[in-house]
Amino acid sequence: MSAARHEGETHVESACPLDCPDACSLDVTVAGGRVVAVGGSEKNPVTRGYICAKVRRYPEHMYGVGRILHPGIRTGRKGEGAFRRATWDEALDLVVERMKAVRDARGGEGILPVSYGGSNGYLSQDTTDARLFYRLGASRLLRTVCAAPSASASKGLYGKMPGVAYQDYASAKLVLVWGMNPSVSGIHLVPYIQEAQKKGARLIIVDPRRTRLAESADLHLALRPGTDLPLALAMIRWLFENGRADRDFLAREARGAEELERRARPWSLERAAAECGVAAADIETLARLYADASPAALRCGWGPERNRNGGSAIAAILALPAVAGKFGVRGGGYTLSNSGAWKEIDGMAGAAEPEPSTRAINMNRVGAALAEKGAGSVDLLFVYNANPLMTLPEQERVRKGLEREDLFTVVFDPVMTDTARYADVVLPAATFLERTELSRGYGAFVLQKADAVVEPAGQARPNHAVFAELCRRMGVARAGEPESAEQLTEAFLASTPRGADLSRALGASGIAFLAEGPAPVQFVDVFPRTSDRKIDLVPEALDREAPRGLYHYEPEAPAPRYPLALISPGTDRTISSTLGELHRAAVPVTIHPDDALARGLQDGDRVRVYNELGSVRCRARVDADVRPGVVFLPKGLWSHNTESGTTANALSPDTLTDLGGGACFNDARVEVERLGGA
Ligand SMILES: Nc1nc2c(c(=O)[nH]1)N[C@H]1C(S)=C(S)[C@@H](COP(=O)(O)OP(=O)(O)OC[C@H]3O[C@@H](n4cnc5c(=O)[nH]c(N)nc54)[C@H](O)[C@@H]3O)O[C@H]1N2
Ligand SMILES: Nc1nc2c(c(=O)[nH]1)N[C@H]1C(S)=C(S)[C@@H](COP(=O)(O)OP(=O)(O)OC[C@H]3O[C@@H](n4cnc5c(=O)[nH]c(N)nc54)[C@H](O)[C@@H]3O)O[C@H]1N2
Ligand SMILES: [Mo]
Repeated sequence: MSAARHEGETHVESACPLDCPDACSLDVTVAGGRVVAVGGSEKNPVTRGYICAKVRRYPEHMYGVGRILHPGIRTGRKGEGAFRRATWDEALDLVVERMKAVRDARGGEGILPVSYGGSNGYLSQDTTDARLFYRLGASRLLRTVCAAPSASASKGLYGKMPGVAYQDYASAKLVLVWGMNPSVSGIHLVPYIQEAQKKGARLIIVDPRRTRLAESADLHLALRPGTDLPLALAMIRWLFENGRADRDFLAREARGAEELERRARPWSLERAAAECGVAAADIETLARLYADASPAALRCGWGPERNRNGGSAIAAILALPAVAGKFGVRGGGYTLSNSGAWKEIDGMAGAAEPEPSTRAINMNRVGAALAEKGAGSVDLLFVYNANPLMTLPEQERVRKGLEREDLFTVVFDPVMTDTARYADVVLPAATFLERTELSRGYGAFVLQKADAVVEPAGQARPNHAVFAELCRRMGVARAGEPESAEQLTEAFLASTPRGADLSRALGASGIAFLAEGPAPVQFVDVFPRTSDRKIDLVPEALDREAPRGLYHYEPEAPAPRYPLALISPGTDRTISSTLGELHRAAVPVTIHPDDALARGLQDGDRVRVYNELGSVRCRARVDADVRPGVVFLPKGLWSHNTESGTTANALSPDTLTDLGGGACFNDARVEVERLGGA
């Protein structure tokens, strides 16, 4: 649909594919062949016609100074960001020559593709790119930087059951938001929570920071980062001991309840309180309010997963609605991610061929992988859909790797990221408004397809086209394979049982609803997708995977020189580092007044935040928003946001979570010192 509202302007519908739960439908204003404004549309009823402040600035992302308009070949030192303009042919010839050289000298495993979500749509990942790297026998990347532990836990316990829909939060009598900050990372949940509050629902927040929602909460447990597991286990023990566990439900619908009860037994309220740094009475209040309320909706986020106990913590949190018997009513149950929760679109594949069994590199360890020498070295790095220098742990190690003169780096991105400044070749990527995209958020119940709204800026090209071209030039393309956006979309839809229906809906309106009518209710309309449709409270596979068993709590390693826990959750300015070129302000580290006083720090002072891995120089913001012992420096920053050009990632270890090989960003332990100067 398009309609003119002002002379020379047209309105075109689109859908936001960015890494977010919400899946906004968009109303894009186009004038003179350029996007001039991006707003919300009513097509996705849950996103209600409004969008976040970040994506409203998307036109600046498309046409701003950071945009890469043509291929470039490095002329300066790595990191300097000096490139000369090249044609696509010249740039791709060079990439192909180096790929062939590395493959011949070292084997395909000398090539490492580093990609994560990018814009997160189906067409820009795991299509022709997978074909290229699979067929070259390149090293594989384990995409673990986000959601790996929580996905393991929700798959193990519930086989990834679809979650409580946002709109059903309005029916809840109690909303428990655990380690999530919807005010910035999925804003469309907030009005439904407020609607429930207006009708008398209680709101409880579990978060080391006083988030915007926490200000209006009935109870805020500001626990120490990484201690969600003892907190959830103490609640579970309390529920069992006080006759508040729903034993009938558990007997009928779950396996492993007795074993879970046994594993929760060591966690008295007092012991958990000491570990979590909160009052035992508050844990009891939380358990009691949760037990009393129905419907009770639990919104579990990704904050609890980003530490050594992350997988077990999420599993214990997700066990709560089962133990307390919260399912079976509208507004009752839990929400985590709906990724993989819909068999209609699960397993949709654009490059239907098996992954080869070449060596796999955990993306949290890219820094270490780049330091390998000899037979195991990575000699060609192909970065797309990601900004690894700013988003992976051990930033200084990643930087050292990118500086290697014997490493050939290709970066394919719409904008000149900090990572791109280290490239030998940069390639300009089309943004989602300049190409077709098929997408869905991971909180929503929709699939959307949107065609290009405008022509790509400069010489930018879509991912699928560039990788198809590279397949041809490397001699690994096969005749008749789907290559264009239309062919790939068809291939995706043909790979799922409901493809024909979805295709019809997408063709008619660009949006397909995965559930008909009112949103599904857990244990009424949707059930665990485990083999016997039961909840598996202590899944054997997870118990085997966790180094010391599922629900084993690993206390903090003593680090007397680095007494502060650094956390780096998202803010309302960036989506991970995407759009960060537009956010140029200096970003401070937030520290509690007690911790500031102990260090002689005042609000606005220049400080150094440091540990054995690196350091960040920035300003201090002294505020009781963070609990004592915790400091906060957001994720998604660019080098221009701090004085030192380093970010929280320079302080994050590359250790892995207990499940899923996930990132332990929030296990960073640091000290903060005052620096001189104005
Ligand atoms: N604006 C914006 N939106 C985003 C993103 C973004 O970067 N910016 N990122 C997108 C992506 S990739 C993701 S994965 C999601 C993530 O969305 P969220 O789940 O909101 O994840 P985080 O921002 O990491 O952290 C959420 C909250 O967890 C708290 N937290 C930190 N450590 C702990 C802990 O140990 N326990 C508990 N209970 N809480 C803790 C933080 O203080 C924070 O308030 O958001 C998506 N949406
Ligand atoms: N310290 C710390 N670091 C973190 C986290 C944390 O909690 N703390 N959280 C982590 C989380 S949750 C996540 S999800 C990761 C995300 O880390 P990354 O995957 O690196 O995500 P982004 O920073 O959003 O980078 C995506 C890049 O893809 C580009 N892009 C967008 N669309 C396209 C496209 O169509 N084609 C191509 N070729 N490129 C495109 C964007 O311009 C951007 O540069 O960061 C992690 N990093
Ligand atoms: Mo993420």
